[in-house]
Amino acid sequence: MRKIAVIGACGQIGTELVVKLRSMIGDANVFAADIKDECSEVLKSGPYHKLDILEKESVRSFIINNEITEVYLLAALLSATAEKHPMFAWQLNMEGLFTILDLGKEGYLNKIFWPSSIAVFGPTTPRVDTPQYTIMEPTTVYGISKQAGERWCEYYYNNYGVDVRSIRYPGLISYTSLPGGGTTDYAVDIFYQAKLGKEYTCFLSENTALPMMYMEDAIRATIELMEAPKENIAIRSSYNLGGVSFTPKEIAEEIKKQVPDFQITYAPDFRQKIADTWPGSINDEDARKDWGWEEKYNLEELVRIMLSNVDVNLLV
Ligand code: NAD
Ligand code: AKB
Repeated sequence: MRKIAVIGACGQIGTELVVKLRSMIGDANVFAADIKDECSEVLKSGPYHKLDILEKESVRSFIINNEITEVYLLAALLSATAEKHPMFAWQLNMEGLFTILDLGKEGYLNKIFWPSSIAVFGPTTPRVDTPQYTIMEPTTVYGISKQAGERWCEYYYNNYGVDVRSIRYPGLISYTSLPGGGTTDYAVDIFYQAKLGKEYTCFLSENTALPMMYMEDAIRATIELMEAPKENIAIRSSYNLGGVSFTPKEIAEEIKKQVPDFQITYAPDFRQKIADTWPGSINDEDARKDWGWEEKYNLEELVRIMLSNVDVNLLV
């Protein structure tokens, strides 16, 4: 009997991942868990558990007592917020991972998903078509925590046989919930301002290219990776995943095709320094080869879907 827990379920990814997993194995079998007192309406179709991933014993009881067999661990501080609280970010991003990996090591969990990020790369990494295996010298606390996490995932697989799988997500773009404090958030914020008929002030400069992905592609990738036969998963650190690469200027031009009056200005802040250390595009041939990855959404489609669906009421 499969029972899945998504920890950090109320965030940008969790909100959509829980819904997808429930459609696959039944509402009652997918537990949403988050530090928030209450989940959003969309997660009320199944069990919700208020949980702090840093409270190790509560997490262990929750997993063991509910006979959870798989965990998707999404609770983390993202890049921009993490730079404001570096030591707390390190604690949150690492301790939760160890709690879950240890439950895998002790035999309670059959499978674990833990997301990494393009933030594992750094200023010395080749920026164009960044390979799976390359120089990785992240300069943000978020990137350092993701790189360390990747190494620990691989270690638990190699030494204890823990079936942990991971993707280095690019910036994710969605409309169901707001993003949670990342450097790529501009590519979501921009749609709300376009929809409100307002000028958008972008916190990155106009020619900053970053890899991005529409959420539906990211959720499908996650499920495809997790459902793939164990023997196909050759990489136990984390898989590169490319998506679509664009600059603020390019996405603004695409938006203008549908909202001709849309205006953008640029006022780079501390997040520019983070973005400058990240790849502009990603080579994901290993994901294609190992578990058949193929993206569906390009920039034009992504912009069309976002403009039709963003709900400005989410901003209040
Ligand atoms: P998010 O910030 O939107 O959501 C994180 C959720 O974790 C929030 O609902 C928050 O309440 C919850 N949380 C925070 N502290 C917690 C705690 N102590 N215990 C339990 N829950 C807690 O983040 P997201 O965008 O959904 O990202 C999820 C994961 O994916 C993170 O590890 C992130 O680094 C990774 N990722 C995201 C992106 C992206 O663009 N969204 C890209 C790369 C990697
Ligand atoms: C962030 O900007 O922090 C995230 C990420 C790419 O990891 N969206």
